[in-house]
Amino acid sequence: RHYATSSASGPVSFGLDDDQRAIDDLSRTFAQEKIVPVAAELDRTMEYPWAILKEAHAAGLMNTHVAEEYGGPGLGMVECSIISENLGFGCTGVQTAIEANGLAEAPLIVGASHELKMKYLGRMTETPLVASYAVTEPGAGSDVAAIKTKAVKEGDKWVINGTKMCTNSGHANWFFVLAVTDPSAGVKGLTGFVVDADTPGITPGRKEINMGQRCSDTRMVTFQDVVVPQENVIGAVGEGFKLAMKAFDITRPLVAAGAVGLAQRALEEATKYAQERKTMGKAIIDHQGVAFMLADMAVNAEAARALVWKSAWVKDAGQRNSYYASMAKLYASRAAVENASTGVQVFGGIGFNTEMPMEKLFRDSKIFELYEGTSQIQRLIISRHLPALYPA
Ligand code: CS8
Ligand code: FAD
Repeated sequence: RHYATSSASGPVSFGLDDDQRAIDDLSRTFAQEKIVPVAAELDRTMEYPWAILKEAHAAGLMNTHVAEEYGGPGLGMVECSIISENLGFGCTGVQTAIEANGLAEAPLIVGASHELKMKYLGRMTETPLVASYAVTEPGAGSDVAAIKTKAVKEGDKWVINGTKMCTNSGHANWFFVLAVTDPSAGVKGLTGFVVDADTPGITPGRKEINMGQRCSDTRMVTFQDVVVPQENVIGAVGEGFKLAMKAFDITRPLVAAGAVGLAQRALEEATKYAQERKTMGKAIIDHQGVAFMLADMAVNAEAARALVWKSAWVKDAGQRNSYYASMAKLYASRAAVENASTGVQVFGGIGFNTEMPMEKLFRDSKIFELYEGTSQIQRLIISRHLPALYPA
């Protein structure tokens, strides 16, 4: 049985068309030439990858799901997934900085007026800037409905107070902020705002020192009496929760694609090493115990990619893809964590060494099971679809 595919027709195909192949070539070459050589150094210094972001912007590899009307390439989700995977192959810290920007844009793409899109998406496509999706708070991560940041209407303005925890927050030009506008209305009392980062009252905290993806920028941000004009409400008052969720339908497949990139990188590094390293008179790949580890890594990467492409394809076909987006995010995150861990095993002791690529992949992988909805939350979403699909 298939879910949500009834109105999309055509043969099943994993072949890329000419445009998709060109996008794959461009982003793969970009990752190999611009990201791979500097990834270890960026990890060590934890420097925000501005130089790469500027080049990615110039190459058309940022803001990829922004429509042509607002200066973007207006790519489909399958094309965006191909790009994300290749960037993630290079360095998932860099990919997270780029994808978090796409995440901030997603609620606008889904629900903002033409004027807001012109103003805030237009500037992103014109200039290499980044934005930040400010939803999570110290007291509310998985439970978005429990956020406490308040927006109170005063005349034709809103005044926002609260604390958020988000990516790109130290470098953002603007924030997507989800805030409570009617505490008595549950999820229908939340509203999305676009807030210029230079508005008085916004203070980014110190950069968090994370386990991995260390060149990406995660910070607490406080909003104290931040005044936002009425026209910066995205969609309608009370629609914010749905905007925040619909954004994930675009970005969870792309985060999952980044995880596939990491899983693929671990597979390639481990397979090369296993052909060179010799023990007991032969290359370790010729020991079945090692070869089977590589086989499992290959299956992980392929299966995760297939789910990513399916979740992307369902969205491109104009259907709701939340079920598949969560499957892709869940499966690809696990594939990344498993492949990085198995990759260290294939390298042996040197896999534990900071001079070797596997150690960074191992640290970088874990976050995929946490951000953009933990693996438990993806299971929650998938399981909530099941009764409607398979009624008793
Ligand atoms: O709270 C939801 C959830 O998704 N939690 C996880 C939060 C999360 O993912 N946070 C990530 C923050 S961003 C981040 O980490 C970025 S990392 C850096 C960038 C990475 C780049 C590499 C939940 C737990 C799934 C659901 O919460 P509930 O409170 O139980 O709400 P529901 O009852 O499910 O839904 C309420 C209404 O909303 C509607 N809804 C929900 N989802 C959707 C989608 N589309 C449209 N509508 C949606 N996807 C739902 O239908 C309900 O509407 P009704 O009209 O009431 O029926
Ligand atoms: P909690 O919600 O406290 O969960 C703790 C544990 O309980 C987890 O294992 C979780 O899976 C489990 N759990 C919780 N509820 C349930 C349940 N109902 N059923 C089963 N298990 C459950 N947020 C943003 O808004 N924007 C960003 O750009 C952003 N970037 C981030 C970057 C990094 C590097 C990190 C670490 C976080 C970022 N976040 C961002 C926040 C991220 O989305 C949250 O950390 C994540 O959603 C989990 O929330 P939490 O940390 O509060 O964990």
